[in-house]
Amino acid sequence: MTQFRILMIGAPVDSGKTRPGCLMGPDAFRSARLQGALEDLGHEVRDLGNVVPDAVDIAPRDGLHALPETIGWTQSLSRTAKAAMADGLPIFLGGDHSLSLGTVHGVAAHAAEIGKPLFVLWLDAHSDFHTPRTTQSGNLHGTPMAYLTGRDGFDGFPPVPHPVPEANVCLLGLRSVDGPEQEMLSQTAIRRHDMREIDEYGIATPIRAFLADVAAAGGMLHVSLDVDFLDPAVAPAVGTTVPGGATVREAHLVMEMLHDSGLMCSMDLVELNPMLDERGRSAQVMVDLAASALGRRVFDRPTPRLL
Ligand code: NNH
Ligand code: MN
Ligand code: MN
Ligand code: MN
Repeated sequence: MTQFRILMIGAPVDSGKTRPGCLMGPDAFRSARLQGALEDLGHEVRDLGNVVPDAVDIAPRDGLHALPETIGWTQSLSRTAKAAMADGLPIFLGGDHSLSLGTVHGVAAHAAEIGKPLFVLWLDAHSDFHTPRTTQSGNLHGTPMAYLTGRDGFDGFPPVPHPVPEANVCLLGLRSVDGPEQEMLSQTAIRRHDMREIDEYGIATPIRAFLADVAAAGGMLHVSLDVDFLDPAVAPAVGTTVPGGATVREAHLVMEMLHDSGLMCSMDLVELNPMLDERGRSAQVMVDLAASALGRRVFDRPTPRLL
């Protein structure tokens, strides 16, 4: 199995929505033994600690929660992500989903530098395709996909010189998309697969097609995994649960296929709010999924003890 040099990078971003708690996410992943789980697979794993946001001189804006802080995070995480890409396979430990405004921005800069097309797999109940002008909640964690594909309306944020091409984006697991997002998405080539489609055709169908396209283009793939991709019954630790999400096995299958493809170059684990967890089980599910994405197979697990 290919071994990677994995860089764990804490991004305790909590500014992307009003309900606090995601700032404890990175330490919850650490406590759930993410590093050990990846080292058990033979990878070299470094925990680089937590990033801090840039101090920015930007005025708050009515109707947008914590805009200056989120811009500060976007700047520092973009720099961090770009540098990390030259050094290994970064896993960003969130933190809410607004962290992807920065991480994917930096990954895109790296991809442009080495001349490879970037693809993004967005595993989420939501499309996160609002702009600061269309958001109804004012929560910027609902905006990264619009920013990263180059929509207008992100005044004060770093410019996006390397937007991710629409056709290179795959939204998987959708079951909560707001009206303005639907309207904007319908005018794009972004691939979007809702839970109904997953129910009808199985989750392997869209992911297999997407991975084949990434491979054919010689691309690199960033994976952004929102806790609410999963059904709240198996991952309750998220502020925006939506019933009817992916099962544990559906999520693992995606991760296993990602590993087999050898295409994943970077990953976000986002939206874990340990305040809302039950005995750490959501953190554990996320750690197990990351391990599957990096090569853990069913038969590598110790045989369960029968009572
Ligand atoms: N679309 C809603 C909003 O913009 C919800 C976004 N919340 C998320 N996204 N958790 O993943 O506020
Ligand atoms: Mn999200
Ligand atoms: Mn979500
Ligand atoms: Mn969310």
